Amino acid sequence: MSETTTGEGGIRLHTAVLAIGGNLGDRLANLQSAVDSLADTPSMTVDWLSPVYETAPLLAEGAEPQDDYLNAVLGVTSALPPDMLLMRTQAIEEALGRTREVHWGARTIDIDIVQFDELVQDDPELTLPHPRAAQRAFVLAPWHDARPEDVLIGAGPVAQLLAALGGAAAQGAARRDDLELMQP
Ligand code: A4P
Ligand code: MG
Repeated sequence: MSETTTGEGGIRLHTAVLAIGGNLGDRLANLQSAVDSLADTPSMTVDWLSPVYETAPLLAEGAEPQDDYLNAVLGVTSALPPDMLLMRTQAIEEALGRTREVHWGARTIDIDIVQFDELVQDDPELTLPHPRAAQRAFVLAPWHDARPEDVLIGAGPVAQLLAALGGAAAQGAARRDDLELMQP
């Protein structure tokens, strides 16, 4: 899954699993724009794309109610080191109109780096793997559909983690087979 490979000319390539989600505006169009922008990134390819899930918002304590999210997960390969990948995902969030007034607030698009190669690091700027992925059906369910054998580094097989949550429905996540992201 997350192995470092060597591309043409000996450039070091990295694989990452990204989670995308949003609950403002045209939610599917925003997810697709994020996928397209990732694919437009020099040296980056989108290797796989999960189905789209509609998910009940996971809210911070005391937060205002929010609309449901659309969430999906994808795999990318690129030559970007982790900090450059984060810069790129944040630039894409900004270009798609993401603002950050409220922590865990409603957003047009959020792009989280779920894992990067086999890297484990505790930096608050970029914690890897993503510290909350193992508890989130909106990450695990689409990921499992696309890559049933994958393992979340340091936590275990995605299938087991999802089962431990009681499955997607237990957290209000439902696959939307009528909505589909296109491989750019
Ligand atoms: N950061 C650290 N590690 C990472 C990482 N692995 N990937 C830092 C991406 N960013 C990482 O993120 C805050 C800071 O986290 C960044 O400056 C980055 O350096 P943010 O995207 O600015 O803010 P946020 O998304 O509001 O905060 P956070 O903590 O990332 O929130 P989460 O955990 O992403 O949760 N409910 C549903 N149904 N679906 C969702 O997608 N998303 C959230 C956001 C809440 N509820 C949701 C959903
Ligand atoms: Mg985030």
